[in-house]
Parts: sequence; structure tokens; C-alpha cells
Amino acid sequence: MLDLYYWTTPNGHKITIFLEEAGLAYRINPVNIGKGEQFARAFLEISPNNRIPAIVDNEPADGGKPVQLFESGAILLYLADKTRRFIPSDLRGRAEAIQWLFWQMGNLGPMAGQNNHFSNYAVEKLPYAIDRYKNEVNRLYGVLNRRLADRPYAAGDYSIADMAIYPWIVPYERQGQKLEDFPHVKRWLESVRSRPAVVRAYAKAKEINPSQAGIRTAEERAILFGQTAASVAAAAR
Ligand SMILES: N[C@@H](CCC(=O)N[C@@H](CS)C(=O)NCC(=O)O)C(=O)O
Repeated sequence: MLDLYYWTTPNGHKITIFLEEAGLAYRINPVNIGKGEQFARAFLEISPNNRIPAIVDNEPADGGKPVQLFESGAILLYLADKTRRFIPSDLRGRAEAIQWLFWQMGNLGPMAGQNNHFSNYAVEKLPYAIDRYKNEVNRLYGVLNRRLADRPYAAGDYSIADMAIYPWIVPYERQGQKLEDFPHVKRWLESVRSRPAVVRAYAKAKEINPSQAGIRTAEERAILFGQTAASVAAAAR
């Protein structure tokens, strides 16, 4: 049984999608980031960056002690290698899938995160910051649209690259993007959305956090925004 430390956010969905696709047995340990559970000492032992998702593989392939992992891209790659699924096995195909996985991790995820922050969460609406991140996300949607113009998935067959990208395209409206401008992304989104494992992964999120509410209260904002080294150290318990 694999332990998943999870909250109902895009980076969390990536891993439930993989686990549902692969049919691996897993247990969800909810880490409610709006309540500050990411600062618990026990969680920081597994995820020193105080972010979800994280996993503990209690049955690693080498038969040794449990493997702890944080960072969703590293987790997806580890699980793909463990199961030998959702990553091409040939050298070139594997390199492409890893490349598009890292593209998501280094570009789409961080930019969409900042876009969400300045467009939706920041109390003070700063036009420069909103435009910068909304435009950058728009550029990245364009990159993905071109990539998908002549192939069904980001890299070869459906892979961990698609699983990483998908949860960051689902909220395109909140990202201030119009899917009509990105027809190949739209077709890809619909095809990934209709996969039974993806439907199950998002249903799990509803079970765990039925309201699916974002960050609403002043208390949640104080926990999530403006973190410093000192505030994390003080919150650890
Ligand atoms: N690069 C990290 C980002 C993880 C991340 O930002 N997780 C968010 C939820 S999507 C989180 O745990 N936030 C808690 C906090 O900000 O304290 C990954 O992909 O795993």
C-alpha cells in the first residue's frame, strides 16, 4: 500500500490520476493546506518544502526501506519507472516525455500558480503582475497547442507528461484563457477528461474536499500567503 499525502489541487490531482491509471493500491492522507497541515513536523519529514503532493512507497522495487518523495514531477517519474507504464521505454521517447514533464514543472505550473495568485487571490489587484502572468500562461498554452497540432498527446502515447499538464489546463477560465484560441489543446483536454481513471481521480477530490472551495477566508490567506522561513519554522509542530 502506497501512502499519498494529498490535497485537492492541480499538483495533487497529477498523482491521483497516475495511481488510478496504474491501478496501484494507495491510501490518501489528506493534508489540508488551508488549515496549515503542511507545516506538521511529520509531514515536513517527508516533504521538506511544505507542499503537497508527497508519497511514501512502502514496497519499493529494491525491497529496501520505504522510499519518501516530494515534488510531483519526481513522483510521476518514480511511479512510471516503478510500474514501467506511462513513459516510453525507448531512449528517444523517454527523453521526450521527460522533457514535456519538466516543461510543465518549470513553466506551466509556476506561471499558472502566479497567475492564479495575482488574478484571483491577491486583494490588491496589480495590473502589471496580472498581465505578466496571464500573458505568460497564454504563451504557454500556445506552446502546448503547437505541440499537439500533429500528435494526440504531449509525447508519444498518453504519458506522465499529459498527467502533469492536464490539471493545469482544466482551470483555463480561472487562468483567463479561451480554449477556442487553442483548438488542439481543447481536443486533447476532452480526450484526457473522458478517461475513466481521470474521472475517478477527480471524484476522489470531491470525496475529500466536497465543497472544492479555493482559498476564501482571511485565516486561510494568512496561512498560505506571505510564508517565510521563520513563519514555517514557527508553524511546525
Ligand atoms: N513544485 C511542487 C509544487 C507543489 C505545490 O505548490 N503545492 C501546493 C498545492 S498545489 C501546496 O502544497 N501549497 C501549500 C502551501 O503553499 O503552503 C510540485 O509540483 O510538487
